[in-house]
Amino acid sequence: MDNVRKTAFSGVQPTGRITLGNYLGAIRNWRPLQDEYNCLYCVVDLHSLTVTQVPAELRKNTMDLVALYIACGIDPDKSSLFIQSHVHEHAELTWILDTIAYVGEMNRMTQFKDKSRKHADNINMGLMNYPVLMASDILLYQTDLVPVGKDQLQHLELARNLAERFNNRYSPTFVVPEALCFQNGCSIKSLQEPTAKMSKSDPNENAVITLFDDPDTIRRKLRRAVTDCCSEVRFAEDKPAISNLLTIYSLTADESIADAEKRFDGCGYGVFKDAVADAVISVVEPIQREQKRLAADKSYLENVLKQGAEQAERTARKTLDKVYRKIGLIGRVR
Ligand code: AQP
Repeated sequence: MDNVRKTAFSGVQPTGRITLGNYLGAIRNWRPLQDEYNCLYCVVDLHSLTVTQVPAELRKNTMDLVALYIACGIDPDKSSLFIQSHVHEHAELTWILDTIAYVGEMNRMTQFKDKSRKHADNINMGLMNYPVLMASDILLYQTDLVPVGKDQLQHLELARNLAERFNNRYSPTFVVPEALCFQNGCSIKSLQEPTAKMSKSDPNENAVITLFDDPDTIRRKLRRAVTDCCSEVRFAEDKPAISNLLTIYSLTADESIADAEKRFDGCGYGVFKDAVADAVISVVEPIQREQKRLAADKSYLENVLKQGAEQAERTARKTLDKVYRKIGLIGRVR
């Protein structure tokens, strides 16, 4: 890695089909960072085990996501692209950080509370420990910047707290990372419940646009999206559904919300929804074509992953050796 450049790290879980929310809130913002930062982009498969997975689906979703990263502009010659479980230091550092994370602070995590409600039959230790694993992902690489969606800011704050706690208890070891939220931390909402986040794991298919949906499906889902009262296309707190559609339109058509409001003034929701569909399809279709081509080339993807894991491991090992030394573990003679 280039020692002069700062480091950026981010990842997405292969828990299902990647949503427009994952893309607009996170993945699409990764590409421009590659020329300025040492970038590490990871498919965080260990995180996905916190909810029950079907093994064959998890394998497919993981490789599909690797191909999708590249289709979205992640260049394996510029960035380290790898699978989390290929670098075992992530799990090892998690154990160490677990010993300085407090149960009280883990209990307060909003995502833990939400997911405990959604998966009441499977409130496992991993679900609670998820933010510590995320802190390890970030801190292992001495990350300066973490491009994330707004929903992950609380977890990033924990990573910062754990880094500072460790640094104060032992001596400066970890870089304390900063969040990088694009578009003022946009959060794309469910098409059926516009106060809730659009999530891969939402069982209501009509609530979510995935990057794998064909154009007809995208149009159908947008036509069925719930709307607010009156037929005015305006961004406002009391119009969460139309505000969400305006956000999606603005980001996919690359037009400001104010200009979009003017463009659709007096048009009614039908015309507006069709325009949102056109804009989304124009962004998603080329990515899909490229993703499909790449996913069929297994040996290329395997080479990318091998190279990415080797690059990531070098830094991860260095950090973990340092951590072990600081806390009093005997380093292994190599
Ligand atoms: N709706 C969203 N709007 C903006 N950003 C979003 N992100 C996720 N949903 C939205 C951002 O995507 C990145 C990766 O997320 P993740 O898959 O690691 O975990 P998540 O946030 O839990 O995503 P999902 O889709 O909600 O997954 P499930 O359903 O499995 O829990 C993060 O940077 C996140 O901010």
